[in-house]
Amino acid sequence: MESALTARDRVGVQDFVLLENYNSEAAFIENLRRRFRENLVYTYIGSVLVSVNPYKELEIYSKQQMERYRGVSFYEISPHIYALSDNTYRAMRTERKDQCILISGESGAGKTEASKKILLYYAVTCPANDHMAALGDRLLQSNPVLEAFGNAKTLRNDNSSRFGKYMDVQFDFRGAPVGGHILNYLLEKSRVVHQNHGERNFHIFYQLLEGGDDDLLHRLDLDRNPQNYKYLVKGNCPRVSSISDKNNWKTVMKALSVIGFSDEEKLLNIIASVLHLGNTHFGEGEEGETHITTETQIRNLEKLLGVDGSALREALTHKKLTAKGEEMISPLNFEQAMSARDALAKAMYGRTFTWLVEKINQSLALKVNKGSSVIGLLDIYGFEVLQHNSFEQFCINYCNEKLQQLFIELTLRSEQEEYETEGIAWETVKYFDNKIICDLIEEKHKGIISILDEECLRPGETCDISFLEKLEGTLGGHPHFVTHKLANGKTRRVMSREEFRLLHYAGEVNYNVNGFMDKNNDLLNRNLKEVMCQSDNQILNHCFRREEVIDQKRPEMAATQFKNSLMKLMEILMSKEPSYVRCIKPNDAKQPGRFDEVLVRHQVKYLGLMENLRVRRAGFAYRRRFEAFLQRYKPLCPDTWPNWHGKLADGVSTLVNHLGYKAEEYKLGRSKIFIRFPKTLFTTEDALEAKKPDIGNFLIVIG
Ligand code: AOV
Ligand code: MG
Repeated sequence: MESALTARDRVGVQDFVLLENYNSEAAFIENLRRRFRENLVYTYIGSVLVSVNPYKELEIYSKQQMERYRGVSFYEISPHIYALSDNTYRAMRTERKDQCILISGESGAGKTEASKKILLYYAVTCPANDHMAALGDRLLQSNPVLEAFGNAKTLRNDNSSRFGKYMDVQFDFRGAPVGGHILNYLLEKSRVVHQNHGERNFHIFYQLLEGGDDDLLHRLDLDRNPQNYKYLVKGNCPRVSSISDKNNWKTVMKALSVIGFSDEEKLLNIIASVLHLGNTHFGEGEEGETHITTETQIRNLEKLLGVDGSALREALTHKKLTAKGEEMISPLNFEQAMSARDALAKAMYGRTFTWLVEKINQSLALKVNKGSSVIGLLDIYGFEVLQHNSFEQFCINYCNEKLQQLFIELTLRSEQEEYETEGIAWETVKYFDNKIICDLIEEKHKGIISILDEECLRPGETCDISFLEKLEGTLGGHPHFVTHKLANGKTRRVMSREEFRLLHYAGEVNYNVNGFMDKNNDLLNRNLKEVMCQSDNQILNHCFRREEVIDQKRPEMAATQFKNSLMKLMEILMSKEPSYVRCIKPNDAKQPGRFDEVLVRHQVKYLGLMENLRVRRAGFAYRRRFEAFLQRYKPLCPDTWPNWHGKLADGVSTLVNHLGYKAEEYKLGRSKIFIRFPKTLFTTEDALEAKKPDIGNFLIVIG
């Protein structure tokens, strides 16, 4: 049967705008499925690239493939992440405008892999700068390092990004990469001290234990078994079949040296210290006072961090307070001591991560360079819904909400602008604007983040539940906010009393408020900071500044810091010309060849792909610059073949008249032809196909 099918039947259309039944979600998904079956994981919606994670290595990423895509226009060759990379690069070069590539999709959909492929494409295909021959390498090598420290195995993804990343790649006037800069967003620090079942801590811990040589482990007082470390056993998942910690360790160490790193020893001392800190235990005395029961750990920390053991012991079990100008020391109870210890581990790890990003940035060093432009790559953590969702998921999903908003604004705006600049009338398309959810989270005074901050700062008895009550008081009745309380005073059975539910653009998520206040406060006792300031380890010295101990002013709360950093990010992105990669996850089992229709349909829906397509089709399904259109179809008309010598618009006019286009089928803008129905283009394509033997081997536009 298969053989009776034409190529188009088998592989569908390579641009959704060519779908005849463009209003049908079923047709959309069928097209994705057909292509997925043939390992064609990329499809366009106009200039947006839709990508379905194949969960297997495809042979489409070779250097030869890269060459095929260089300088070739979108529609002349099958869809590919390289085509998008190349188009973005050329747009930057010809229009001299900064670009950005925004990659979105839920956890495990393929964002990070896409961003790495884009970077590799530039490193391989762009001209090298004589003085900066190694820059491409350094750009590429930043990935394994940041992934080792910022990615982890989760239930959704064996290599899940637990931080958001925006990377600028700077090109000089000749188009050679000359510099780079990374902005990192909110690392999921809580993972350092706790992992859900089936998940792991950050990769670096396992890499060190598995890959570090005997001498190193001996020096760090570590043994190889991850199960011996409290911070690594929570998920009960020390090994992952898809991951070789040993090989990755080698890759990371090599990458560090390419980047020009000379502080490995200090860095590894900190990583080992986090593990020793996790194994530091406390006992409770008769009076309820707490003491440390694991002296070896303290001695290890003393040695590895170059801190004073007795000061550390004291700081882990006591809190220094300043009341009415006087300093007081108050003992911590067992619970408090445990959480002070965890807070220290999180702070050490989180700050070291930020330091690492700074070091990489120094190595990539953006240049003050006339005539240079940048391409920004955004790869954030994807939307996630877990069994138990906490503050971290709240932040991650908020971030995705913001990115979706940007997509909505910019795709609609740029579409509208295009019609305007080309002088073409336009009809609007209805779509779900998720601004209402962004506002619910971030609005001043009445958004969730404001209410959380307020509750954290309010003196007196506050707790996670009082925060939830505040939310209910202010936001009850909001169409995207739900708690167990029903409007009629009854309770919603299916929800716990500790939860609130947000109806996100991508689905409903119940957040458990436990820990929200603590995580937002993100406090570290002052005496612990003091101990860190006095460390001999220069990384820690850099991360814990004296000023911070002296300065009594409270830093911004975690969620507000995150919100502000996202606002800045949005500004950066808005100032550039965006391209989009929309990643889709075909199944939850991380398996190749499985296309779970329900799952895919859900993503197609919330990513707004149908609306995206409708907007694209609302006026005209297809548009192409005059020269590209002429170039492709000129063989179909004797007046334009082999070359048209007059004005481009006249050439296009002559060509379409000859082809018999009716007035309602197309419009000529200022620089582009707009074609209303895909059928028109199909017919023209078929005519070209029929003519093919005469005109040599033309590239096929459809499938
Ligand atoms: P994510 O970045 O979108 O998730 P990744 O890019 O890490 O997802 O992809 C998850 C896994 O899918 C990878 O580790 C690969 O095994 C596989 N994969 C993805 N794209 C491809 C591809 N083009 N070819 C082959 N395999 C692929 V998260 O960071 O969890 O939001 O937060
Ligand atoms: Mg990722």
